[in-house]
Amino acid sequence: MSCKERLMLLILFPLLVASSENGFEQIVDSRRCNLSALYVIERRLTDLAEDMQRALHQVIDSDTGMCPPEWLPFQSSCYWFSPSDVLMNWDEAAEHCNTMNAYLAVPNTPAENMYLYEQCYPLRKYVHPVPGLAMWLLGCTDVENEGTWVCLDNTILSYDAWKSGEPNNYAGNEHRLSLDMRDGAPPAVWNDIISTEWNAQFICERAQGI
Ligand SMILES: [Ca+2]
Ligand SMILES: [Ca+2]
Repeated sequence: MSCKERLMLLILFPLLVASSENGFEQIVDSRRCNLSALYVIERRLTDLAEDMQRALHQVIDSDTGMCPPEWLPFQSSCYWFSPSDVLMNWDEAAEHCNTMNAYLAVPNTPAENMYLYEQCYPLRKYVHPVPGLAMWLLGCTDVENEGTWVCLDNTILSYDAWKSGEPNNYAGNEHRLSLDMRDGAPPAVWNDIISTEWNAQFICERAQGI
């Protein structure tokens, strides 16, 4: 539905309702209707009101860039942060985001990276059995070409937020990105991890207005 069509709906909606209500009153006043006619009119008004309400919500969502319930907006994206009891490994988390028409979040800029960190830090859950270890999974991998971090939104990481000593590709098997929140880590730093090593929290991202 085009913007023009949506505006027309918003303008016409009160007129249609008023028109229908006027007709309803005339019918009652004239005492020429029967109960079945009243029932039909009531049904039509109810259906019309529901259709207009759905159209209004679509206009609000698309024009203001609002996100679905339980998703948070930042710049042009919406984000979903997994609750502390929803922990998955990297591959599972990426698939889970797909089921929500989203992808495992990609920190395209330092500003976005810091935003994600600020949301995640208060919600972090320690990953047992390593004391003080907490992390959130992000949607980039260098599994195809060691050192080149390709992301699930088809971009390549173009800045550096690695924690000191990372990425270390430990045991030659760490090819997935995470926000490292272990005790004492600086804010918003990354670590490379094994895809199936940890069940951890994760962030899903999708564009606004879809
Ligand atoms: Ca992003
Ligand atoms: Ca590492």
